[in-house]
Amino acid sequence: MREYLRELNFTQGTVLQRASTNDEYLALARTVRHYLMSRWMETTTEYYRTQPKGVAYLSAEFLLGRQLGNALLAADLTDIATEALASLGIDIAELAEAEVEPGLGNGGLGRLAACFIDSLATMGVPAIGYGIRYEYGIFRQNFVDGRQVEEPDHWLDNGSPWEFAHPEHEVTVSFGGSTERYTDGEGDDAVERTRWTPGWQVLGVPYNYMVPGYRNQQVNTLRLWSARATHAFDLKIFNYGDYAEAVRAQTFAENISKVLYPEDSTPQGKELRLQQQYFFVACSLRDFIDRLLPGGFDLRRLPERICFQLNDTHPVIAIPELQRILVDEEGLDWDEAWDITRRCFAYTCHTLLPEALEVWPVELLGRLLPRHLEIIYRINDDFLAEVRESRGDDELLVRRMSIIAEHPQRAVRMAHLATVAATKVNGVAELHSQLLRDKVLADFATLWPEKFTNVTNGVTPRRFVRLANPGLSGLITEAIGDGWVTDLDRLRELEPLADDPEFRRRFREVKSANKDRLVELLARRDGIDIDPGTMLDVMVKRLHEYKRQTLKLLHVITLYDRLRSGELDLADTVPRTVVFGAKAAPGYVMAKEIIALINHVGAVINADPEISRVLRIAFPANYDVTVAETLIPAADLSEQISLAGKEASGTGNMKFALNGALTVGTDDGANVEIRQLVGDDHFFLFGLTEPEAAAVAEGGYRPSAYYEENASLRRALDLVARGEFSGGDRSTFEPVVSNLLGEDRFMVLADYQSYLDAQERVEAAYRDPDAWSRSAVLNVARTGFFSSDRSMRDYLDRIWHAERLGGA
Ligand code: 26Q
Repeated sequence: MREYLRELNFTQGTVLQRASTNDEYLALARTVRHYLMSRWMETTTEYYRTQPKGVAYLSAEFLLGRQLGNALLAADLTDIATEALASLGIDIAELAEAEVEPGLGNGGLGRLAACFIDSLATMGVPAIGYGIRYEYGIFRQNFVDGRQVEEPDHWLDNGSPWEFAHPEHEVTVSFGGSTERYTDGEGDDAVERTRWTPGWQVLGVPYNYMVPGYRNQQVNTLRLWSARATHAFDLKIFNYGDYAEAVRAQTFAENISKVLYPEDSTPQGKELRLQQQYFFVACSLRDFIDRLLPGGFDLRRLPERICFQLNDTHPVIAIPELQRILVDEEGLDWDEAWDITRRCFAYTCHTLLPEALEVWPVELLGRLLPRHLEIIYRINDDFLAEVRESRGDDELLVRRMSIIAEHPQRAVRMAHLATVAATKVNGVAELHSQLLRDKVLADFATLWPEKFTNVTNGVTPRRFVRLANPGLSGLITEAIGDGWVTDLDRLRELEPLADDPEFRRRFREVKSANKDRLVELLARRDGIDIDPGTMLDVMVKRLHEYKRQTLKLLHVITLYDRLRSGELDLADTVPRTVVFGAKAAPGYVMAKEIIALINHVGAVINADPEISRVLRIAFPANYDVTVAETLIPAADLSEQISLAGKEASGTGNMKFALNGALTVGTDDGANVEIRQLVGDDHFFLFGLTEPEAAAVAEGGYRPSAYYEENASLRRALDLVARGEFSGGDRSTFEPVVSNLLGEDRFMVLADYQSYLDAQERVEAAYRDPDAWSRSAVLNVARTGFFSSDRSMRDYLDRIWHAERLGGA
């Protein structure tokens, strides 16, 4: 309390009576930060002292979510702070609302990185996260006439109390220019070397963020890089007297960390994006080598000290960068350097969609990073020689496996580069890893079977259960103690309680209170009115055709149609609120049309005085981590309905199950493992399996056949086509309808009937609250496996072999 007032008066420069909510928030944030500071320094010093093997998690995205609640929780200061502020007449919950979440990620991949660094800190693993401090995070989504409109997310407007800038530790990063051969030394000692003369440079300034472990005295670091113009660069121009040009050069450099690219599955091959990737990777390697290793460290021993984990291909340019450092700067010979480089990297793949695999045109890469392109060519030559040696002169195979694609243009396949170099390649769920081995990277898996492994994703129980769901957390802790927060397998101890009517009643009470919280949030934030007495059916994730938001929508339209025609009895229908949350990549036209369609269908259904008593759509704009934290604990039903074989893992699915929602889902990604764990009786499975879907595609899929044969599907699509949801205009949603009827790449129509059947089972099950809540409790009890702590143990055992200090 004294600390808090001091911060308010002396740092924030205000007094209690006149402090704004933002002042109050900043003062409390700084108080917690101060409290964690000495632990942070101790953790760092301990790493320097003991020099253990550690992990550097390289990720272009860290979708952190709000920091205050998590920091208070980790430091065990929540109660003290709440009471102290209450005695000053301040509501801590209100104050926490002032924090703008750092949205430095698109979705699953970025949030996964945030969960992983939380787990690493909690488990006392020497680890550092490296990424980019985007000035603008993921765009803010608004709806205008139901259509998505993007606004910039200037999350730093009010300053961030969680970051520590270290301009004195700036790193110089080079781009462009040319390379030349030269002879180093004389006579017998003479060696041929390559010199890279860059065309331009920028500076990277590190910003450190605390990553507090849960009540274990450990505080790890997340280091995000911000781009600045070099001093030399602007000075030189300045001396020519061109002030405006100097400033322009500065903005040019600073563009590199300006904005997060909002595509999450169809990368656009933009030059600035490649600049971002090399920028943060070059800064991070330099930082690790120069600042985290002791002076004079022999880089031949680098693999003993670090594993660089590559979060998808975005940081893969780190591979030629390390090889360049070892060969050009340290003077190691190529083969020795390559052996070291390979042992320092491991690669995680997050996709199965061919269009999501990153490729960089050789022309672009060579212009921006000429030396790296040469290195990539040499890596490829050596690799293809190895392929020919072991598999004979199979030129088709060689062309398939090459790091360089020849068509439609010469380009570097980053996933191939990563796979060739890495010690380990992992997928993010069992099915996904299997499909990587069997399909996407099959040739590589044949060559190096032992390279391929699986680590099923996980989510942090601290943020997504303990913080987001205090009611459920209290109930669990009362029943089995609080050990589950860092040992989520202990949720198993709840299993017998699923048969205890009193426990189930209290579980339902918690769910209902969570729904009340959500109702309050949606009313306040979006002016959306929903009934907490209804089944809450939730589909939240990025908008993508493979995730099949349209399948959910066709179900809703069918319900609407049947209710309207009297085929379904209003009085005998389980009332539902269908909640959507989804951002579309700004350039993804079809995704944006689907958003508009959802909103238009919602407008019609919600305006119907009769039907809206039992069916409503709520689509709050700008779904983010903060919304997720209130929405997920309130959900009854979790929608995980991607076409089998397309969703690598999913992590929202895990968050819902852990918060006691039942899943309706396909046999895809981690759904497979969720269903195995909770049991078929507590999971609503539907749809084609991956082999079935592959067979249908193989045989020539004809979506219109399903339309012709299924009357209710026909009626639903006809409603859209005839303009029922667009004021009679048939052209508005014609592209969505004709895409489904003509191509339907993700087989929405093929799975429609099966999905409807599953939803009937859902409805039947929901009519029996006792049986439903029994299943819900079993979902909680049986999904402890999906803690990101377990994921980290798997990475440690299968990939990193790093040490653990202290920790939980
Ligand atoms: C790449 C290059 C240029 C511009 C953008 C990108 C880019 C950015 C983000 C490409 C992909 C992403 C994000 C992918 C992602 O979030 N994948 C999801 O990862 C989750 C965590 O493993 C999985 O659970 C999901 O199944 C997967 O879709």
